[in-house]
Amino acid sequence: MLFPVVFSQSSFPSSNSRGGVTLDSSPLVCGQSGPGATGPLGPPGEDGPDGRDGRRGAKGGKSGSPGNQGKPGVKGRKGAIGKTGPAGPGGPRGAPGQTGKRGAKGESGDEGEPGAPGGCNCGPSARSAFSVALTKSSPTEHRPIHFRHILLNEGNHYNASTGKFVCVIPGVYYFSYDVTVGQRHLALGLVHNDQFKTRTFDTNSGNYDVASGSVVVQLQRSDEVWLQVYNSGHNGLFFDPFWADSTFTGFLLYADNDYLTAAERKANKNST
Ligand SMILES: [Ca+2]
Repeated sequence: MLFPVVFSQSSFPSSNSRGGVTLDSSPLVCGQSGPGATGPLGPPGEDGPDGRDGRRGAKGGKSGSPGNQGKPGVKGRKGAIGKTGPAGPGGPRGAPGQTGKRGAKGESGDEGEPGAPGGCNCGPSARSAFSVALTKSSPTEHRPIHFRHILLNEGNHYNASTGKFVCVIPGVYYFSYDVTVGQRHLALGLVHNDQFKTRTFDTNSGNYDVASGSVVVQLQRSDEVWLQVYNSGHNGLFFDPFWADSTFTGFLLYADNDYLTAAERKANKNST
């Protein structure tokens, strides 16, 4: 007896499903001998061993041409200020500048100390004069005669203690002497720096007489002039306080120009 067996498709898994049972969709008919139906597919076999390495491939093509130059990069930031360097050597001296304008007049300074006394107290108008008289008869011979009675001594250039006139103002001078002679002869001379300039000799026996002399002399500063008896025993110079004088006189005629110029300059300097 035969019993058709029909399997609905829905009772078996799809042939596509691995591991499941797959039946042919066509209807199966029993009743015939022969090979059995195809069994379900077995599970997949294991992976085979790795194959051998392939041969080395052919070498690649030539190197490509260089690429184009790239664009300039972005400008960098400004660096920090460096340290100050050492001072350099001094440069050459420059040309002098132009003279500036004259400044305003300053205030007057303090008054200065008085200056030292000058060489004379005569000032710009140089003055020197003296007239002196004898106070004793027959003075010492061969020595300057001392005329001790001062009639005038402008500038004190006649020194009564030495009997000498000492020149302070260089220039031309006039000297004269008028003397009384008593009882004896007189040999009287005028001396300039130890040299007789003039001599006067008066002969006189037993009475009174007068003698005189005069001379103009160029004197330098510190020159000396005096009267002196030049011959021993001829010393008839006479003096009486009541009626007889003997005088010696001298004065400046004019001073040297150099002295006057210097004195004027000094006077102007002191007055400013
Ligand atoms: Ca005489």
